[in-house]
Amino acid sequence: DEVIKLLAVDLGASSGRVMLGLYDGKRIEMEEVHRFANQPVELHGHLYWDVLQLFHEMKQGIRKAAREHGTLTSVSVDTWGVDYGFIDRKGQLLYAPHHYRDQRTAACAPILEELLPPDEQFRLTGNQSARINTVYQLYADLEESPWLRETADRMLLMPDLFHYLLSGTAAGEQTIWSTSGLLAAGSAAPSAKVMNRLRLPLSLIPELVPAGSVTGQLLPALQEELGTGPLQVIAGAAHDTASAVASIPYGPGAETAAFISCGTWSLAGMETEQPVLTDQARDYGFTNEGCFGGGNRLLKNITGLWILQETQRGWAQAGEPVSHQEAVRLAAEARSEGYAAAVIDPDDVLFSTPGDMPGRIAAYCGRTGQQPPVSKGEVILTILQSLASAYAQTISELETLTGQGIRAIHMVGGGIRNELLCQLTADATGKEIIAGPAEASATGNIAVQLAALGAVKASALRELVAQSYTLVRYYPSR
Ligand code: LFR
Repeated sequence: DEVIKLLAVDLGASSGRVMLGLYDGKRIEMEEVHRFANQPVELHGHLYWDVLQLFHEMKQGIRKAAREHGTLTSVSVDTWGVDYGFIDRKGQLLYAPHHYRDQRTAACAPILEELLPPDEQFRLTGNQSARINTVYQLYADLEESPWLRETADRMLLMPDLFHYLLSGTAAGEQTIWSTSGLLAAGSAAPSAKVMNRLRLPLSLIPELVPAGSVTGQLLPALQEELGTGPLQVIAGAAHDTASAVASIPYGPGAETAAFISCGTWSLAGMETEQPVLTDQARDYGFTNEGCFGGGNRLLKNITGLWILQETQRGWAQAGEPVSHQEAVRLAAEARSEGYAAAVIDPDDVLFSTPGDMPGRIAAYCGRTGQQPPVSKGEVILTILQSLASAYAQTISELETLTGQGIRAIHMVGGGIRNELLCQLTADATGKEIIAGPAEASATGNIAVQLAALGAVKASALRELVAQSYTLVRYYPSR
């Protein structure tokens, strides 16, 4: 059988990668072709995507893949949610897209919320109201730069924008748009109420296509520049979390399985047929987003390994670096010595910005009447144990919301390389954990492309992922 070669461009919180996916008719194999930094650029107090540099790096990766691996079939980009750029009538990019950590939404958020209260945002769109959401960013842009109403022809969310730069075709992919706070809950169309109430021009929104649509071909000039043949450009599950969830190798009993996608953020949830729009879901902090193939992701954003990453960064800066393996070993040691870890709320604002995490953990413990962790192992265990507790809480909320007992939890994403976190999650939830794949977003990206190309049936993707990776199971130890 001929091997199909596809490229996934996965843009994450600190780095981006061009990954080669090889499909031989039975399994997917992934190989990293090119890795590059993805750091927001601060300019005059605002934060922007380094969009041209990223496009340059994408090209480097595509060129390298074509040189080393020959004929490529397709390429697709996935990124985090909510961010976008504007293009004008000639299709030119209008200034650098903002990064969601930019603070420009703060000033007009209260006005927006008067026009469209958070409760109503949730009821109308299924999205948890958050100031990073596209709706807040767009409202702020149009308030601050009203001329955009004349000059901007369309807005493209970041994967849409990169697909546009690659192919010249502008389309909006539905899973990434389902993070925007602009679409009607569970639908692939803008919410007329949201658009009208906030006076947002409908004409800015491009044609929306389902995840897994071939939207164009690499522009001839790029084919020549990069030495590829004709290469299909695919709007895959362009939201990184939608891609990660598309890669979950559910076995029998999928209806009773939850997922946790573990990275800098942790996204814990379940797939449901319809959005869950109850007050309880809103109050627990859940959001509803779209899946590849239809259906709904009911999930909660939990601060993930960010706190540990930031802790490690601090130690490295102080000249006492602790590697990943070392971190797991130290925490396991503290655990076997019987250290009863303190519990922090990872979503407390204290932990949301860069800085001295061990110091903030101590402050949090002081505030909540707990003994602060002392040794490095105790600090790490406290973080991991607290994440596991937050997961357990979310899983039990999911059971309440869906009225469904959860049998097993699929953990995917880079965080599963931390075996202790997986075991602690099994213990805290009392559920079986099925861990894998670690390369969830890139694998889901490739899998959805295979479906778009007609090489694999959409209904067979989960099985394909299960065949491609060794899954590791963890059971509650008590
Ligand atoms: C994860 C993620 C989450 C989204 C957050 C911000 O990378 O995409 O799903 O809520 O980033 O966009």
